[in-house]
Amino acid sequence: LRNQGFTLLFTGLSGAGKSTLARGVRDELARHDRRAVSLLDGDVVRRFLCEGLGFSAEDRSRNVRRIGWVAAEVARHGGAAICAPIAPYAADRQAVREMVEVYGGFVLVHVATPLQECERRDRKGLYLRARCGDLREFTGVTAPYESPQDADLVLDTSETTSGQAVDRVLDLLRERGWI
Ligand code: GGZ
Repeated sequence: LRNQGFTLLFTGLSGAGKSTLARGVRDELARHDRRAVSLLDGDVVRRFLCEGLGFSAEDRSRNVRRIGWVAAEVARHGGAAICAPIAPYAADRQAVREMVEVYGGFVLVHVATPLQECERRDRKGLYLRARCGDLREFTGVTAPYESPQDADLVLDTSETTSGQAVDRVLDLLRERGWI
């Protein structure tokens, strides 16, 4: 069990803290674990794996399922894949779970920082642009986010520090016997 591959899928709104948590978990795993760790974060994925895809429902679905396929390959070879797309649709998250579970463990982490807080932070000014109509189909504003009913862990970065949130992810991985 300890050497089996696994995938962590962080899902949540833009600005919820997915990338920060994903990087934090990656750094912790790199410290404690000898397994290969792949970080599949939004910007890198969209630059390379999913270049040309936009934010329509179809393109988001393709984006998330491609990430899932790569994650399943990583898990198949005994590695840990850490993915951090918004992944707004339950069907796509379920598809990823099924692809990965053929080969290894799967954990869905809902980074459930409320929209109001994400919008208050608005680190990249995207919410403002979405409200102005300058950015279309923006998740949480003009495009849907289907809140997971099947999350293995729910974290709200307006209530915990990122260090505490990272610890909770690692605790879960230990509970499962994967690290
Ligand atoms: C949502 C958008 C959009 C729209 C650009 N809707 O906070 P960010 O900037 O860095 O993360 C967001 C990222 C979302 O890409 P994902 O691949 O994670 O999305 S999905 O899983 O739905 O395919 C945001 C930026 O891209 N961005 N336009 N319209 N986020």
